Amino acid sequence: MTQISLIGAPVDSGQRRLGCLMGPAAYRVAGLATVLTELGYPTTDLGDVTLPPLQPIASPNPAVDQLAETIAWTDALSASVRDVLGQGRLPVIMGGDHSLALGTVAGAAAHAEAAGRPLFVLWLDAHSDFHTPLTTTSGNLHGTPVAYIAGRDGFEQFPPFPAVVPGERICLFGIRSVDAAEHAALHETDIAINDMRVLDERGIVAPLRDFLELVHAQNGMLHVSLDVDFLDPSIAPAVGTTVPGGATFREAHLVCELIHESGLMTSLDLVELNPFLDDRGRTAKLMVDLVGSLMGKKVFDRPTRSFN
Ligand code: B3U
Ligand code: MN
Ligand code: MN
Repeated sequence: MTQISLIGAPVDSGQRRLGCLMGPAAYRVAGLATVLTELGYPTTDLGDVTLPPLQPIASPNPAVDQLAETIAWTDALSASVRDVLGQGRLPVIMGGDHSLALGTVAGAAAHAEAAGRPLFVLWLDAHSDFHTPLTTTSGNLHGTPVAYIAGRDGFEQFPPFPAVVPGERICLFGIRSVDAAEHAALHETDIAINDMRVLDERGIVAPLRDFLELVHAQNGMLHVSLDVDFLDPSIAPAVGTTVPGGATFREAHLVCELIHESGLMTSLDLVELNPFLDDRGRTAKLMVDLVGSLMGKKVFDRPTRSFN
């Protein structure tokens, strides 16, 4: 049975609305460890990663906010994800805003390279997060991790990304808010762009299966990065950047169930939960329920369509 390590990542430096630092506590209160234990997974909570006091670092782009903190989180979370994967365990990162994925995916990429396996990244999000520190106008670095992972220029102040993930191994899923600079840059890549237009037309099953089949065919590792704003704001209000028209309750569970049935996921981020904006814990509880589906919770056992 897979063993799980929960990593608390109270990262708040990737955007300006305070509250994501309470995310790990909210996941604990909502019973994440209990859900996993009841599904039969030996689960250890490693507690929260912390940072030492930092000197500010200036960016060539004056808009960029909290660069020193975000670089330090990148280093710290890369090391902890790499460490957990090295122990043969599944890291589940309790965020924290999405800038934490600069570190978590770096750690997964370093591990995958050492293991001689390709890393694939499934980005469940309303946003493409494809800015660089030089193109962002908001200055919020939570809008940059996909660009870092894909090896775009502009991250010279960050640790070099250990093993760049080629575009054909990255899948954006659920996107519906893309800035002009991101749009232009995405056009130059092979990243699979499953925006809501595609999902409305094809449904969520076919495009997701396409990607999971690629991962399976190459014996890949799969990092899943789940941004709360992937979900429709009517079911998940606790996020700073709500965008209407997101995944429904049933679509989100089905995505998670299909990922589980594939047996391919090797690391998971839970990001952008802002408990200060929540409605009696309902978003935190929904995210915990979705992790249940990702890890095999189901109503009835049916023969699974495994990719193995
Ligand atoms: N693209 C915008 C908005 C944004 C990106 N990610 C989130 N919001 N959560 C930006 O600020 O870069
Ligand atoms: Mn995001
Ligand atoms: Mn988002």
